[in-house]
Amino acid sequence: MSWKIGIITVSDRGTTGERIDLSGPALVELCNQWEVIAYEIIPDDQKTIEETLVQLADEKKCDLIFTTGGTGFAPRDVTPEATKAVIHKEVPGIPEAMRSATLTNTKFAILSRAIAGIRNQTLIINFPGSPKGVKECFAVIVDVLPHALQVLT
Ligand code: MTE
Ligand code: CU1
Repeated sequence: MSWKIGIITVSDRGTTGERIDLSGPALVELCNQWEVIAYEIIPDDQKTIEETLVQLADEKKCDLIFTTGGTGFAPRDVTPEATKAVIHKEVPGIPEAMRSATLTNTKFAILSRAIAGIRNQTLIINFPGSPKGVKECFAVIVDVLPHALQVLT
């Protein structure tokens, strides 16, 4: 089954080039068995995040959208709020599992406010903003993705 995947790195410093984005490419690599049709780096701006999510879901028809970054406590961290604004149904079990399962690796896992949800036929999942966090959290959810997407469409 080849799903269409959209990957969004949310990072002010990634956008300006001040910081090299490693989390987005880590996600691209983890998704190499599917069709990654978009990889974008955008600033921590709620409107921009919402518009990018809607574009990838509604126009590009992504089956899955993964975001990385902007889930923490910094004043500019608004990825969960932007995600919440565009989803129709929330999926609490996914971030619950990511936090509880990776807690054994790092206690800081509980500092991610990541959420997941469904917009029409698109599943959107937030990941924290480090390559380590992305890899750890991805490993927790990858096995349920086929069934999740099968039911969704
Ligand atoms: N979750 C896992 N599994 N591994 C990690 O290294 N980093 C945490 C947390 N979640 C981390 C993690 C840290 S240190 C922070 S501050 C929050 O995610 C928020 O990160 P973000 O603002 O880059 O999204
Ligand atoms: Cu942190």
